[in-house]
Amino acid sequence: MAREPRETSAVQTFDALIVGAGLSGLYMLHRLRALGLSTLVLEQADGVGGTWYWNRYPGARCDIESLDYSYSFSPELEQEWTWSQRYAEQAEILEYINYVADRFDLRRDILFNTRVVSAHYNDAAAHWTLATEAGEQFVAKYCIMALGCLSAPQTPNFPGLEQFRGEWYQTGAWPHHPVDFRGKRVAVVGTGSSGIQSIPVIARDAEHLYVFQRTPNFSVPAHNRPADPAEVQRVKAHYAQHRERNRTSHSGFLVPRSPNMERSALEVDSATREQEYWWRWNNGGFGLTSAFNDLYSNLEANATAAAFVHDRIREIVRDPQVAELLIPRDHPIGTKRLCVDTDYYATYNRENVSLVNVRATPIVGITPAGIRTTAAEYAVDILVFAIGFDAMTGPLLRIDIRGSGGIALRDVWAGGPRTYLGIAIAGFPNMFTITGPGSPSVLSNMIISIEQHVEWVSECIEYLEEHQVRKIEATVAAQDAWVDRVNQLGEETLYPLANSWYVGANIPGKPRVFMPYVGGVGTYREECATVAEQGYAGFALTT
Ligand code: FAD
Ligand code: N01
Repeated sequence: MAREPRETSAVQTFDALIVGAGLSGLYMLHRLRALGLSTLVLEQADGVGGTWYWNRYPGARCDIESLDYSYSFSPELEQEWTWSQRYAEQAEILEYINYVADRFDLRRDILFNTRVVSAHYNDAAAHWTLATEAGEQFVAKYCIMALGCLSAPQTPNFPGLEQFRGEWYQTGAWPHHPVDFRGKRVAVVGTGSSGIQSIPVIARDAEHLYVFQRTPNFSVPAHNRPADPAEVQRVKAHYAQHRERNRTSHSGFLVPRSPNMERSALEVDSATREQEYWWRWNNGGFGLTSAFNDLYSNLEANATAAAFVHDRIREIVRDPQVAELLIPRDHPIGTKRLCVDTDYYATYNRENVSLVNVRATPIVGITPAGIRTTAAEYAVDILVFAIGFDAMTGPLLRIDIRGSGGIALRDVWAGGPRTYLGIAIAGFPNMFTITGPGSPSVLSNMIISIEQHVEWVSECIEYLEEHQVRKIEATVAAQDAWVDRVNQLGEETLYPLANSWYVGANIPGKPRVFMPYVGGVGTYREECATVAEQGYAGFALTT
């Protein structure tokens, strides 16, 4: 919502501007303040939290255990905060982020209700000018885009939505008021992580729930539970070592280890495979796809894990026809972010839940009374759209970003995103992207990736200030080599086979590019550190 311009029309100048007050922007502010830089955060919401501010839908919670999905930069904070559950729910994560904002006195340098609509680089002055929807302008030498990878929700554009007589909501921009599903007929459109988390919770209250599924997804049980005090104590006693293991791991968190992880799924007999998959399934969470070392690179190996989950779906869901509809067959398991659920498949055993296959009978539009498919009309009181995001590039491209000589990012990225390290873009000096495309970001425990980027960027800025560097810019050659490396790593895996948001397949017309770096957060961290140790190799520095 646009805010009235503040009284002063003068352009305000800072050393650094950060866009976004989620986990990335808050930590970035903390680090730049410590360098003594005048820093302002611009945030479109009226509060901190980013993802955890916006996604308040029923059932929203993290899919990485809370002991790992939390900041590691402050040992005091780590000891002070105690999570109530293995996987905390949205409200508790938001409370934590608010606690962090207060504890480090961050709010005084955040301007809320402030949506940035353009960011233009001025070559002569070597600074960025950011303009807001309300018409204000802010200038700074450094511009840090902490916009998040999943902060541009897809707006539902089903024909007829404007005439719908009931209420409608989207998971990625959930209202702050409680939504009462009791006694209501509800439709959920979409079965990605957001749909899969919300469906079991909505089903408990709704008179009837219709789930509109176009593509089934793989989901594994979370086995969520209250936090175990003994485990919390064990982790807190050695938190520094625990975090260090996360930082150097492949995905930013540790999965249960077994000797089979060093083997191919095809090297062992089927009984061993079953045993391994069962152990991981019963443990809950992402561990399943780490059972063997080739599940992400060998289709045949991957099929053994997929078949294991297919069997679980057939076992849990009583109606065989519904079970078959819920079985994902169009992509290798793990090549879309695995969903981590509580009672998802079992929800389809409820009398008040119906699965509608909109692959077979697509949604034609919304009527005043509900949803019409090519086969039928479903009368409902509430529509919930869990239809995902314009991921990774969307938040950046929704801003008119112009670099050196006025070049537009929208033009430069017309064929897909190109970055150096996922942190910088050739032609856009002194601009940094936290968890940008070309970095591990969405394939990891994101808070680990966020902290690594924020620390790398703040150390870079410290270096630039100490060496009186006016301008830092990724070279085209370094960027090209990085893009090739990211592509090559991706091609060695099964990821590109899925029509996922990792490749932009969920947005019509978006160039198909596998966007994240798949080499692992530990390896990536070393690559970034080497660049810095070599005096920012691959960047041109101008004094
Ligand atoms: P965000 O939290 O997205 O914050 C970006 C901020 O920038 C937002 O507040 C937004 O309002 C603001 N912004 C964007 N554009 C503008 C603009 N033009 N002007 C002003 N402000 C702007 N990751 C995990 O690792 N584990 C999880 O369990 C997990 N769960 C998730 C659950 C959901 C429902 C979703 C959607 C994502 C989840 N993620 C998870 C990914 C999650 O996005 C990251 O873990 C993390 O919260 C991102 O933090 P961020 O600060 O980088 O981005
Ligand atoms: O979005 P999605 P999401 N008609 O893109 C369907 C993170 N996250 O918000 O596959 C009918 O995955 C679409 O169908 P299809 C996590 O990284 C984490 O659920 O395009 N259906 C799909 O089923 C996650 O990956 C958690 O055929 C339509 C669904 O909508 C990412 O955010 C929780 C449609 C979108 O699924 C995104 O998840 C939530 C249409 N016109 C999110 N358009 C945790 O668990 C789209 N769909 C921590």
